[in-house]
Amino acid sequence: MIKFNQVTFRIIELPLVTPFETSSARIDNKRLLLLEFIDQNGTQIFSECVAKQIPNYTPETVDTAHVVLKKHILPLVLGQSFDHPTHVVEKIQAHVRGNLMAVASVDMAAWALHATQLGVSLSQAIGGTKSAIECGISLGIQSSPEALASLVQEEAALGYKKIKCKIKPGKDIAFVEKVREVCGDGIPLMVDANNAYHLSDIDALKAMDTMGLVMMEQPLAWDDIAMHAKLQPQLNTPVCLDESIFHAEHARVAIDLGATQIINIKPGRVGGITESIKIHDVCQANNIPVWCGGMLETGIGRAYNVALASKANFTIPGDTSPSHRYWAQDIVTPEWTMSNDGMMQVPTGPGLGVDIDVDRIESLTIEKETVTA
Ligand code: OSB
Ligand code: MG
Repeated sequence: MIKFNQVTFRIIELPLVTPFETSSARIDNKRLLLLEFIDQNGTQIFSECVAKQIPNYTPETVDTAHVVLKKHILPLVLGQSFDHPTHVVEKIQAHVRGNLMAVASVDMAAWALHATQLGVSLSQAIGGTKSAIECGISLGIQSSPEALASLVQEEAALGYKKIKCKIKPGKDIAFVEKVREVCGDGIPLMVDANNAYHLSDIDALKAMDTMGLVMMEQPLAWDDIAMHAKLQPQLNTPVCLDESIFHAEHARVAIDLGATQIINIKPGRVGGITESIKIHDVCQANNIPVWCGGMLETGIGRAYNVALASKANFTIPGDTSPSHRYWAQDIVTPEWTMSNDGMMQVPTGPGLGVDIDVDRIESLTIEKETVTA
């Protein structure tokens, strides 16, 4: 039985070890929302909301998520009993449209509690089958093609099984070309545009189409499927949708229209684990491979991503990189690590399978608020 009686919101601030630049912003210090739930038996469950400080990826932010959770989502959940985690999100979505990052942070906590109560790992509770997952890395936009190429070389040597480079118009063709020149054709390489292009930029996209990329992620608008359906037939490189897949129906439509050949599932973006499993299943039934993207999560958000990525149709390495790639010190123990052949172990202990460093979280907290049923 899932029954949360109390939630503590915490806004924490954590500096990234290296600043991360995408087509629309640069981030060096992460400010994020953590939720600490207490259930009817006193079990403590942490989840992470992946909303950013600014609405440049999707419309949500740390602040909107905080308000919507407090005023509209938690009143539907606190003090209520649910037989299964899927019922929590069903109830929320009967009353709340969108705000999927806020919704996800509750859905995920419900799944973690469920797994804890069953005494199994989150991976096992959601039907995960892998004991280790393949790691990839997402590299922000660098100052020059040479800087990117040497970074790719360095990271590839650490064992990452897929390397993703952020691009934007003007920081694209020459950058990827240089990487190929320096690193050769052996590295599984992809680009992520975070919707920096338009259909009229077809020449630039076609120039990158000949560079042996394993995919091009979200070239066009953040909420678009139709224009991607016009783009994909003009390219040999598979288009991968990230931002514009809000839920399983979007995945179905995008596949039907031929808009995408690969989908990046981020549980924090699509409303949680429940919806992620639905998207995974739709893709699997249509022979569309998926991978688990990241949102520069702390070790808490990563625990949910790793469990999800242990499901069978996650056949492409994700953005699930080890803790040290993001943080000088993570907020979980043990920290997330990667072997030198690019693998990360899926925890086997009950629930998230990592210990939460509550003292450290307390010391990073800049705002804290408790709400009870
Ligand atoms: O588009 O995949 C993205 C980070 C923040 C917001 C959007 C994206 C990303 C990443 C980083 O690519 C992935 C990671 O290492 O967590
Ligand atoms: Mg992306």
